[in-house]
Amino acid sequence: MPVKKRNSFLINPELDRAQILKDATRELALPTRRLFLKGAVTLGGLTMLTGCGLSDNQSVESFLMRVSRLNDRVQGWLFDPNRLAPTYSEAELTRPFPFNAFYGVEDVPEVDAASFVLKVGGLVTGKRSWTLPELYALPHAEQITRHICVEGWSAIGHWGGTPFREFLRQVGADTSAKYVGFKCADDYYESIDMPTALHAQTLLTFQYDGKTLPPEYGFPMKLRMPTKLGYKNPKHIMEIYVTNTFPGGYWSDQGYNWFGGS
Ligand SMILES: Nc1nc2c(c(=O)[nH]1)N[C@H]1C(S)=C(S)[C@@H](COP(=O)(O)O)O[C@H]1N2
Ligand SMILES: [Mo]
Repeated sequence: MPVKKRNSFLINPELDRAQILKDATRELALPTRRLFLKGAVTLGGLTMLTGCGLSDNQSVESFLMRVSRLNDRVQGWLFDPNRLAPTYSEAELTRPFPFNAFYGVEDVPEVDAASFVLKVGGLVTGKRSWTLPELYALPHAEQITRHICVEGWSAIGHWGGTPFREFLRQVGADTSAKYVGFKCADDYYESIDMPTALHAQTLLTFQYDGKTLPPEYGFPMKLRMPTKLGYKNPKHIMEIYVTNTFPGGYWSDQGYNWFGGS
């Protein structure tokens, strides 16, 4: 029998409280997990914060989603726009750099360079379509940083492109908006918070290791953010838009944490 308390939440005995808490802590990235360990956040406290009852599997799932979104906000508050991710030397590059996608390398999308046009939409006042030569003419920056994938590997890579904040300036983006969204040539999509979009190390990259970005690493462009986990870094970008409406992402819509800081 579910135990019902007024002004409290329902617990179905079939749902193991300890397991739910374990799942919730797994959902949370480090800063909040530390709060957990200090006992500052409890299951009851979380259900209050998320305004969610735990009466069946569906509400547990929506509870975990809300905990994750709550955690996005905590990570957003903790994000220091001036803190730089570590950089590395040429000698430390991981060779070969791993390929990863939600499909195998044989299914990598082939984007035609000559006809490619990047669409820019949403809250921008400027130019709304960009050819590759126009993008390549933007100010150039390089970085050697570590890419961390939640599947349990990390690798140091060398990317070249344009600082994303410079690109946002060029398109007349409303940088007081909350999100920048990305649509990709595969079924992938992603979105990031504006402070991360404006971070000095967030690069719209067209090159890998000094050469045009090869198809497997995201031709024609990959957004590279050493402050974010691998899945937040969209490859094969076809469209970029600025919005105040939460766009979600391919993995975060399946339960991964949206902020995805690293
Ligand atoms: N378009 C697109 N971008 C994507 C993905 C994808 O499947 N499609 N996978 C993400 C994940 S989970 C990782 S780890 C990195 C892998 O990038 P790499 O192939 O350059 O190592 O791309 C990210 N960006
Ligand atoms: Mo990943």
